[in-house]
Amino acid sequence: MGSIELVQADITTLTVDAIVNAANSSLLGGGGVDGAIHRAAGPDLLKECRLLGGCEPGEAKVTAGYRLPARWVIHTVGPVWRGGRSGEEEVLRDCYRHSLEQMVRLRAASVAFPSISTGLYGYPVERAARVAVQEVQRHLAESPWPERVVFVAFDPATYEAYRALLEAPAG
Ligand code: AR6
Repeated sequence: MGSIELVQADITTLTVDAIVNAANSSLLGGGGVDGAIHRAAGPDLLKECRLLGGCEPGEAKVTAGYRLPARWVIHTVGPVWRGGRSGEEEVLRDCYRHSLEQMVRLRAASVAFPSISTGLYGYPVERAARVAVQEVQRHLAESPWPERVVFVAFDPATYEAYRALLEAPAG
């Protein structure tokens, strides 16, 4: 079964097969991790994104990584947090599930995820981390791809939320 790691880092610096972008439905760039990925990848990323016709929340679309160390970028759109009763959890699950399905399609070994929706989109980080870890563990139990999943925390509070879950006894 594939491995799960946790790091505190800038996702644009990681040498993995694919990094996941927490984008918006336009796929035309923005702030946060999306802005950082576009800056690091260079303008050809935006050119390819323009051809994709946007992306619905919960879906995931693939581009090349251009100047990034990563070969691919998987763009997914998380839910905007509206209090938790508007289907946010299901959409967030779909982001992880569809991104991991893209890894299977690409036959790619390693992927790094940011903490989707917990910045500008306001999803509480402990709740989002639980969804992320559950979906990744479920996928890895069923699929040989990817072999390695890296959760990337940008700040100590996010790191701690994931660490608490990943170090908890199974079950
Ligand atoms: N590497 C890793 N994680 C990062 C980086 C980085 N370089 N920069 C920020 N984060 P956010 P969202 C963390 O706001 O909540 C954009 O404008 C950040 O600290 O990037 O899904 C899009 O275009 C937080 O923990 O994404 C959308 O409009 C996490 O990444 C909107 O923001 C997610 O924060 C999406 O909002």
